[in-house]
Amino acid sequence: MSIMKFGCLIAATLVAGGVQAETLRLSHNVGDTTTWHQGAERFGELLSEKTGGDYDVRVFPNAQLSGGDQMRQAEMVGRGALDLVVTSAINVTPLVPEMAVFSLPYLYANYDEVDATTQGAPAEMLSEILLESGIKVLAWGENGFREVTNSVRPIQSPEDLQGLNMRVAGPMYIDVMNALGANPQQMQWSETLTALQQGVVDGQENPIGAVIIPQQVYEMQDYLTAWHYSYDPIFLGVSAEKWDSLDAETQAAMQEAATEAMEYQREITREGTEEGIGFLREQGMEVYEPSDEELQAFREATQPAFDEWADRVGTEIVSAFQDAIAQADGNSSN
Ligand code: X2X
Repeated sequence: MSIMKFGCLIAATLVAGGVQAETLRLSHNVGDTTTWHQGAERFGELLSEKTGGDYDVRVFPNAQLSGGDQMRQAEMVGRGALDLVVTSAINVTPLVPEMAVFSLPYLYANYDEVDATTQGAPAEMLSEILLESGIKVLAWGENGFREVTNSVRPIQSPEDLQGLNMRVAGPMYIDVMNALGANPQQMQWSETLTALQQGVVDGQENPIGAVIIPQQVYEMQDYLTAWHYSYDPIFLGVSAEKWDSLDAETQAAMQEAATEAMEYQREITREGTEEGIGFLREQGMEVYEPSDEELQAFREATQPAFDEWADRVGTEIVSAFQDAIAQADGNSSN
């Protein structure tokens, strides 16, 4: 382009009302039909609105920006190679093992207990630790309670898992599945749907509203057991390097946009989950909802994995979570 033309272009931009928007790149590791994606898109809209168009966000699904590796996103944001990330706690455990606390088997029994930790002081302990790795957490959203699906048989007890080849997302779930007698295999989410389709694995576990329904896992799996064995939050994080480069006004706008977007994301995820079991049955899945006694059997079988990972997380953090949970239970029975 000639200098003349370039000069005209700049002038035109200025006349049109300001400097061009800066586009931030946001990576997440599930498909563009999910509530993660919807939350990320909402964040972009709100950020643009609140900064008067100075910033916008381009959302990249399926861990495209980390070569399909869902665990690498956090590390990339940490060193400033990505601006923003939406990912779930379990994906960060290779970088920050303490993040496993949220997903300890049967830590939570309900959403009140979840909210008492993810929306309160316990999650802030994790935000502080993530900041040491260069990741500034802006807000916590929801992947959800992870439910098990497979194409072989209904799962009503730990015995039913014996010998099943189960795809899992992260290291803690390997130990949990081993404790249950299954054959776990760690695999990227981006490769899992094909693996299920081709019968490379028999089953997997993921939340209903955030992943199983939007990613049509019901097309490949016949049985689901709503065993609520592990909760998984997501978070919206920004590279600390990027964050530190922003002025206070932009930081405030970004913080507000993130809080609102993740609130919206939690809401639509819970709605999708609530309506989800009926929908899955309509799609032909056999859904099993275990009794309290049956849940107790799963809880007991996974206790060794809980103890081992609670050790890795550390007593201080685990106790802070357990105390907040006990307090939430106290409040709700008053
Ligand atoms: O890979 C999974 O199972 C998913 C999408 O739930 C996570 O990112 C942990």
